[in-house]
Formats: sequence, structure tokens, C-alpha cells
Amino acid sequence: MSKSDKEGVSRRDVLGTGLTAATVAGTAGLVTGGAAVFVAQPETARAEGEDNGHNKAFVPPGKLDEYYGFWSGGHSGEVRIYGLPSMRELMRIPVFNRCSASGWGISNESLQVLTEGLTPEGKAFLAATNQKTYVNGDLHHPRPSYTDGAYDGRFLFVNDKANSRLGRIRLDVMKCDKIIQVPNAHSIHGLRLQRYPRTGYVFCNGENRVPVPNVGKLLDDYKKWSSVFSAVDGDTMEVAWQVIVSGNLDNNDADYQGKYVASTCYNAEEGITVADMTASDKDHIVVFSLAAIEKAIKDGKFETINGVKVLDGRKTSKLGITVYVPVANSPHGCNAAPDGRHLIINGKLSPTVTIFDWTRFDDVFSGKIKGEEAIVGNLEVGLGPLHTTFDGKGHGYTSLFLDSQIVKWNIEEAIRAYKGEKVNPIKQKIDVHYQIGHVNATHGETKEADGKWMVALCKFSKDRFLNVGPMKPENDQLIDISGDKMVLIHDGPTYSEPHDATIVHKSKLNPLEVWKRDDPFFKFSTDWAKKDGVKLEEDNKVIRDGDKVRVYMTAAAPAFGLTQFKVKKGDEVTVFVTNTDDVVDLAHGFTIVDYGVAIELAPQATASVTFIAAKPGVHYYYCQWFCHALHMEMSGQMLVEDAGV
Ligand code: RUQ
Ligand code: CUA
Repeated sequence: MSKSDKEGVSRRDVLGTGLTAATVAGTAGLVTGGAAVFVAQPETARAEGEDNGHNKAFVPPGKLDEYYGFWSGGHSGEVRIYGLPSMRELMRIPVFNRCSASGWGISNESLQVLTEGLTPEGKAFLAATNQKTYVNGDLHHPRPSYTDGAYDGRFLFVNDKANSRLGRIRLDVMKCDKIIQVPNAHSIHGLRLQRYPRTGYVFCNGENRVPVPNVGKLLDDYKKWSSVFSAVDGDTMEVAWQVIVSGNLDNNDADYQGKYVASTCYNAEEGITVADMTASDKDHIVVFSLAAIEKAIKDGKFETINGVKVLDGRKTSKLGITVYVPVANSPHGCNAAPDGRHLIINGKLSPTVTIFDWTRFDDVFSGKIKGEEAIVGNLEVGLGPLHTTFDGKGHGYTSLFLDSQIVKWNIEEAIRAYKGEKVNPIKQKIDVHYQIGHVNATHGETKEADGKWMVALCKFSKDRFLNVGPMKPENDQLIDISGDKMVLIHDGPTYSEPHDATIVHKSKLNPLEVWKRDDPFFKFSTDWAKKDGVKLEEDNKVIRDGDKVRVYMTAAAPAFGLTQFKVKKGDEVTVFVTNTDDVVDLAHGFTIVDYGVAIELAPQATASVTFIAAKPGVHYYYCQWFCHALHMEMSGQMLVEDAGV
């Protein structure tokens, strides 16, 4: 029995006070300046075996969910699709990881996506280290594309903090079709999209400060390092422009007018140790003016670095493309409210949220008012505010990492309180389990926020699930926000580590049931088939071209079009397989035993894989996706001749 159990202290108390003392101690004195202080009694919504009287999240067998949830997979590198409100996991989309099931990172089609958009330095690094692709990624922020402030169902954009990449997922097939490595920027963290008129730009925050370009110079001169803000064209996936900033870049968000983007900075000190980074009691947000940036690019005020047009947006710059507004130390989340007018900056070390009015930035940029005058509210909400989501009915819901709570508050009332009126904007606090990071409500990042459900992505799940060893699952909790009170409905254990989730109503998406044969996703295979005069949907043949062998075959339940083929040891073999079944859900696969080869073949898909036939002998290939009563029999043999035997 632990000490806390013996003394009857709840684990929540231990968790809360321990971290609070340790984390806030160093920042005492800077956390409450200018904040309106209100105290609301936390209400526990701890289910603890009791029935909340709510079975609203129950989706009976055979019934469909109302929402798609796009969950980031954190350092697993993937995206997961959930159904809401059931919280059932529906599918996984491999992106920056490798996937044994689908052959992501093995098939030629996936390797093309994973490698073609890397920087020349990234490619050189992989070549020098004998790797085809990075095998890890750290995917924090999944963001669906917009048209006029609402989800339009085209794409989902995702960041990779680990290897400085941006990925794009096609929502018609739920596959990643583009990945780029962003030059000059180091570690892509904050990722948000242009909302108006459409996406448009994808805004990527380079979190870490490094020399620009980062080629081995200025190693000992960290004051000269910089963070880089990037705008990528979401249609072409090319970097449109970059801006060098003062301080670093954490999270960002865009307005609903297509004019401004804001980003939080937790290291205005430009230090490299925790003590340096938190030395000052102020950090800042930086606001970018899209019109001013586009004009500066047009006027040629950029420098080209690694093939990208880079503008100077530091505090000392005269270009007028950025403004810096001081806020309390170490802000984190940056969230545009669906009212189209307000921007919420979450304090992290400060127990406050700061409310900005986007419409005042016109006057800030023209010099009529100071940046601080764009602040219209500063509300004390609790310890460790990280992110805020919205219900479209005037409320913000802010995650409190240290308190392990979500606080519901009223935006208008917070603005009135800031003006001195006696109102209490805090409506409710609810316990979550535990150490919440992101919080996100249904359509909360759009002008169509509908105030139905909210998910709390908690980093800790201690006590909530069976013990599975020293590594515990995360806990993604579903909360009903449709009434006056938030009600905890469901605990959802997840594997490392969903950071963030966006939730899209099913009416916005209409994915295909089977692939279209002319899909550009198969371009690698269709290009080769054309060169070889092969019809992928019909032909089964082996083409030898020196020591390169191309094997074409169909797959139709329960047989491959070729049940045997022969190659020579040392040949470079490419196998192209086309699933000619067009029955919904009838997937096949192609796995070669002892060759590390596996690819996925959804209905009407073609996939290919290239390998060296380095191991002589008989090697069975088989279909690994259960497809038919004779699925086990769906196999063949690759015969690898060894001339020396
Ligand atoms: S950030 S826990 Cu990587 Cu989304 Cu705030
Ligand atoms: Cu085809 Cu299993």
C-alpha cells in the first residue's frame, strides 16, 4: 500500500500538489498579474463505477456513429480514426511510421510518398546512414482542411515534430498522399490552416531555434539561432514562404478572415536551458499579417535560403510583417474562437487565459494602438491552462494540466469582467483523469461549432484501467457538453500518444468504398505497366530486363493470377499486384515468407514492392488479409535459383 493510500489522501491530491508545487514554484509572482480572479468549486464527475444516467454515447451494434474523430498518434507517427460518440477505433492511417499490416514503408507507393518530398540534406542523411526512410515520427496535430471557416472534407494535414515534416492525408481514401520535409525550420510543432477563403496555406511552426541555414556554422553562438515560421501551399505541398522570428514558436492559429495568424512563444529569452527560457516574467505572441507578407514577397524583400523565400520578421525588422505582444511567461495553446472575433492564448505557467480581439490587429499593424490594446480579457481559470475549445454558444473550455480539470467559462462575461464589471465567467470545473493536454469539441475549430461532445486527451490514466506494467495507456475521455453541465461519459484507453484530435460530422465526409482504377496513388505501378505494355487488371507475366525482373499479377479471391514465378539469386525483383475484386471490404495482401515483404491490396488497388532476391530457395507468398473460405490457399511460390548450386 502506498503512503497516500494509508493516509487516506487521494491519488489525485498527491498528483496535483506534487506537480503544482514543483512546476509553479519557479514562476511564483508572475502568474496573476492583471487577471480577474474568480473561484469556482470543482465538481467531480468521476464515474467511479457509477452510472451517470447517460447512455448517450452507446452506439448499438449495427448502428453508425455521428462523427469521425481524427486522433493523432503522437510518437507512434500514425493517425487513428475514431467513431464518436462510441469512441470505437475504426481505422489507422500510417503516416510517419512504418506499418506491418499495410506495408507502409515497404511498398513502392508508400516509399515514394515518404521520400520524394524530403530535403536534399534529409535524403543525403538517409543515404549516408543506409536507410530508405525515417522510421519514426511524432505526429501531434491533425487538422482538416477548410472552406470559409468550415470543414470541406478534402484533406487532413499533420505535423511531424521529430523529423520536421508535414503530411497530407486524402480524406476520400484516408491515405497519406504527400509528405514534405520543411527546409530551414527545425522540428515542426504548431500546425494550423488558413480558414478563409480556404486552405490555402498550411502554417507550420518550427519550434526549435537553430542556425539558418543549419549547416554546421554558428554552433557556439546560440543567440544567432532562429525559429522559422512556414506557410505551405496545401494544394501543391510546396513551401510558399518563410518568416524568421524572434523567440521560438509553439502553437499557432489563423483567424476567420484570412488576414492574420498568431503564434505563442515560450522562449522569448532565446535561451537553451530551462532556467534561461523561463528567466523573464514575460514571453510573447507573434502575429503575422498575410497581406504584408505577400506584399514583401512580391516586392522582392526576401532572401532565398535552401530554395525558399525567407523574410525577416524579427523584432528588429522594418518590414512590418509581424507584431510582438507581450503575454505572461510560457503561453502554450493558441485557439481562435468560432465567433470569428476572439483569439484565446492559454497561459500554461500562468493560471490565465488571455483574450485578443482579431479586429484590433489592423490598428496594431498601422501603429495606431499598441499590441497590448488588442487584449480584451484576461481570466484566471486554474493551474496549467494548455488548450481551449468551444461550443459555439459563447463558452470556452480550457484544459488545466496541473489541476487535471477542464474549466468551462463564458467569453463575453470574461470580457466584461476585464472591464471591471462584477460577473463570474467561470461556469463549471470537471475532473479529468489525469494531466490533460488537448481538449477538443465537435467542430470546435470551425464556425459550425455545435456544442455536442468534447474529448479530453489525458496523458495519465493511473487507476482507471487494469495494470499493464510500468507503461500505462493514455486516457481519452468523452464529455457531453450539450447541456448546462459537462458530464463525463466514457474512458478510452489509447496507446502512445494522442496529442490532439479533431472531430468532423459524418455529413462532411464521403470516402470511397473501392479504389478508382485511375487513382494517382498507383502512379508508380501504372507508369511501369505502361512502359512494359502490361494491363494491370488482366495480365499475369514476368518481364526480365537484365538483372531486373518485373512480376505482374492479379489477385481475385481465392487466387493470385500467378501461382509460381522464378528469378535468379541477386535479381532486383519488383512485384506488382492488382486486386481485381470490386466487392466492398474484399481486401487481399501479398506477403513473401522470409523476405520482409508485405503490402496491402484494398478492392481495386494496385500496390508494388521491390527487393533483392538475396536468398535462394522456395519462398511462399500468401495473401495475409482474410478474404475467402479458401484464404489459406491463396498463395504461390517464388523460386530463387542459385547458379552456383
Ligand atoms: S501541443 S499538450 Cu504538441 Cu498540441 Cu499542447
Ligand atoms: Cu486474398 Cu486472403
